[in-house]
Amino acid sequence: MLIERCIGAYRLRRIQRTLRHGKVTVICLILTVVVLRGTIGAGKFGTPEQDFLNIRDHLVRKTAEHRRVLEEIQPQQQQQAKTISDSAQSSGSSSTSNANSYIEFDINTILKDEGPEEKPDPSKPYSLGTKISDWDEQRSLWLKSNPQFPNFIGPEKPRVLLVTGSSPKPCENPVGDHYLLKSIKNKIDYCRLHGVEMFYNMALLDAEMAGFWAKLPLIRKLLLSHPEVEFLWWMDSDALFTDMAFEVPWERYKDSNFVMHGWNEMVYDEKNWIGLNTGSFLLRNCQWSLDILDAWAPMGPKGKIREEAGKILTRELKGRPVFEADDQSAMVYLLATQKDLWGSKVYLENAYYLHGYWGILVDRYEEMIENYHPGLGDHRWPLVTHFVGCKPCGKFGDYPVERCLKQMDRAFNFGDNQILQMYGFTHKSLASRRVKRVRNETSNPLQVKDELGLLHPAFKAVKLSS
Ligand SMILES: [Mn+2]
Repeated sequence: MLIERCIGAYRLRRIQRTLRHGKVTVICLILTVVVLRGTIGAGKFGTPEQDFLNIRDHLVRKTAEHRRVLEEIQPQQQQQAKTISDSAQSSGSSSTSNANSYIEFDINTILKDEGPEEKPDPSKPYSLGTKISDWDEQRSLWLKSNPQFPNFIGPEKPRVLLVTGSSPKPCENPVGDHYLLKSIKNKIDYCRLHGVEMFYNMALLDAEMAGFWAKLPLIRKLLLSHPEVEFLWWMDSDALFTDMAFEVPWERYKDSNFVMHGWNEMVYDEKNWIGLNTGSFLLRNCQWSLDILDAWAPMGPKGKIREEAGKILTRELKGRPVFEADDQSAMVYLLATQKDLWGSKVYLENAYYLHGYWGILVDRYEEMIENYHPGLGDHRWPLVTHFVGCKPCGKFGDYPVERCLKQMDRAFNFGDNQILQMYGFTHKSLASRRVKRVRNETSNPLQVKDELGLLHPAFKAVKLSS
């Protein structure tokens, strides 16, 4: 309802704006004709046709004059630019538009998707790839013969690969790309501190699995290509780390293969479509995981399959709106209908925010700063703030853009303050890009106390073998 109302209001405003613009255009047109008739005296010749011809001639002459003026100015400017910067490798283009201007350039002139899209064979059932049934054997053999790439980098510390990514195309609005940059900067910081490797994907590996489903073929490919990785950590580009000090309690998952934020009762009893979240999850590299990816994928292929599956999911799951099949609903449905098959190896975590819904967190950051400290990971200082429903890279989100972008900035700065404090800085406020010093420079930089212990965290220390 809220969304429809928002769209309604937006449309209405657009229509009003268009009408306003239309009015202004008409007034300008009338004024132009009046002024032109005055200046070139078209009225003297009488007929409207003559008027038109005269006005046209005048305009063409004027345009030519303008161009000449521009052409005279441009070489001068280029001359100036050359004297300012010796390195200016002028392309020598003297065309009318400024070839060196990024502001004027239309990116679509170089974005070419060559050739027609490959059409899948509708008679063949969809598959993520060639069937593999002995991955555990293959992988353990590989690990044995490659001891220089252990799957555990500490006694209870698995080798983890964090995987995230975004569309191969630029965002609908350039500001979306700026938020993607903030999002990856935030993940680089967390991963560096916690000894987690990263993979950023921008390639659509399987055209049939576009959208929410693109992560499945990617995850499978990475598990099979990196046997040294014990856990793969998927994280959406709209999720930010807000606790840089929280280390995942890995030992808790020693008997589990799949860790998602969620609640057993909501998934298995209620079949609630938000009983778990697939925006941030951990998946162990093993045969079981390849099997659950295969069981998860069939609702993914775009087109008729995804649409029909969406109807089933909306009918079978609690609270689900009408829309095509998404990966999260499909996972709830899979677990709820095949609990015996998968349940024992799935850990639904809610003791900390492996995923934290932004709506209940972002307005409490100041209160958290007042009362708590990083390292808790839960409602007191959430590990992850996930901007579900904000789509800064897309055309339309489910919430007002202003609230989304403002709160994403706050979440970013909340996390970034924990990075900056190591170096003696902090954001002036959660709303501010600017920073201020929080301690004075010293001639004994190594004596400075690192309050959160993030400069040399224990969970990153290398154990010497001797
Ligand atoms: Mn998301």
